[in-house]
Amino acid sequence: MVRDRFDEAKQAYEQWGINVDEAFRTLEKTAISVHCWQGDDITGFEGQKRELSGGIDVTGNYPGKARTPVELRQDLDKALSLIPGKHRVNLHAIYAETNGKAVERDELAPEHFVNWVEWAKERGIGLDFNPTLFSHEKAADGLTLSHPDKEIRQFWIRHCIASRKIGAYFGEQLGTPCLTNIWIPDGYKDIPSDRLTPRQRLKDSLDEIFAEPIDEAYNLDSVESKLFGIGSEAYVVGSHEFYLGYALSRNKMYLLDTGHFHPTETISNKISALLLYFDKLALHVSRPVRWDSDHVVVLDDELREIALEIVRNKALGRVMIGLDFFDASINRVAAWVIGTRNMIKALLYALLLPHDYLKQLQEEGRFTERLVLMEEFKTYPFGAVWDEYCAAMGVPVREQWLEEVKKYEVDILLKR
Ligand code: RNT
Ligand code: ZN
Repeated sequence: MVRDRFDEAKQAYEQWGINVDEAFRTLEKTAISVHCWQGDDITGFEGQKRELSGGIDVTGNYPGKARTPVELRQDLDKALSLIPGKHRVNLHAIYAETNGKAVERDELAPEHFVNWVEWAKERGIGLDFNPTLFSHEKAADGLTLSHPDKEIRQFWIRHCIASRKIGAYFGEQLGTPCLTNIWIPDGYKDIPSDRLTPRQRLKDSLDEIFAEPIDEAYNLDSVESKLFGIGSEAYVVGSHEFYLGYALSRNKMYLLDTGHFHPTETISNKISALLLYFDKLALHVSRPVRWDSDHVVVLDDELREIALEIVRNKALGRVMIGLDFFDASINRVAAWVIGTRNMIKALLYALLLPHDYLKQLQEEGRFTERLVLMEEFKTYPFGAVWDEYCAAMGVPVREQWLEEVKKYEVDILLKR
């Protein structure tokens, strides 16, 4: 059934010179970085239990959240088995395994991630990394790398350097460079009397962090901007302009999070501009609902537009696509599967458009035809192609995967 519908669909695309098999091959090679923190509401495994802070929030209390590294990896395995293709996993420093020992964040080292590396090796997947500059006493007043207190800044600088070394260890062990992304919560609730000084300090702290040479074959660095957070509504030190300037001038990667801009501002419109000046960029694909709410990614217009911008500009090899959402009100394994399948779906959609022709129409000012085609392609038999891709990659077709998650919930999650 899937096959028949696919054969017919393929013909419809072939009439436009679109090579569906090639689209499959391209998609298969595209790894999405799946964030581990959807699995446990960004709790992590530090011996001493710390409250989530940093102006981000996870709501909901769906049963069955992962409590240990073994459970989290088991849940990730389940999710990855339902997602077509081979992907990457993105870790935070708080997911270190320290054998019950309290290890301060500035003392974290590769040895605390050996189990993750073994796990990734067995599966042939890459790992990405993030220093954790929140949920910690030294971040309690909402400032880290821009803190007025030098001791506090130094602590976080050491943590970031340690994190880059862990990233390099991942890259070296797994044969694929690790993206180590720095995001900090720093900002003020109310109108600052000085916006420059904290930014100056952040710039200096970052320079110290990156002064430590690390082989780019193993570790790539990115910096993530933000507009506001809970408790930093008036001012965020690491704003868009701050990091754009920083990354460009320091030859670092810039990371755009879809939830970190004004509600009507879209990152899809920024990708082409950045591609002109950066060799590579990084994304945190999320879904802001009225604010940076980090809802599970759905196949909406903006997701498609992001995928289109990457694909039509032939930038699949230059844009590192990561996910960043956390919803504790639904089954967490399902959340991963929904969001990741949607990201892949959007890329497949983008791979099945006659981009050269559409570009030509625009160049020739034929805007009626441009709009007609872009609209008509929305209802081309895309679903049949997607179903075939899932079948060919050996994962459940359509909503069949939900049965597996439901079974997993009964057998595993509800017993926790
Ligand atoms: C927060 C940033 C950041 C975090 C993760 C947990 O607003 O988006 O990327 O979500 O690091
Ligand atoms: Zn993010």
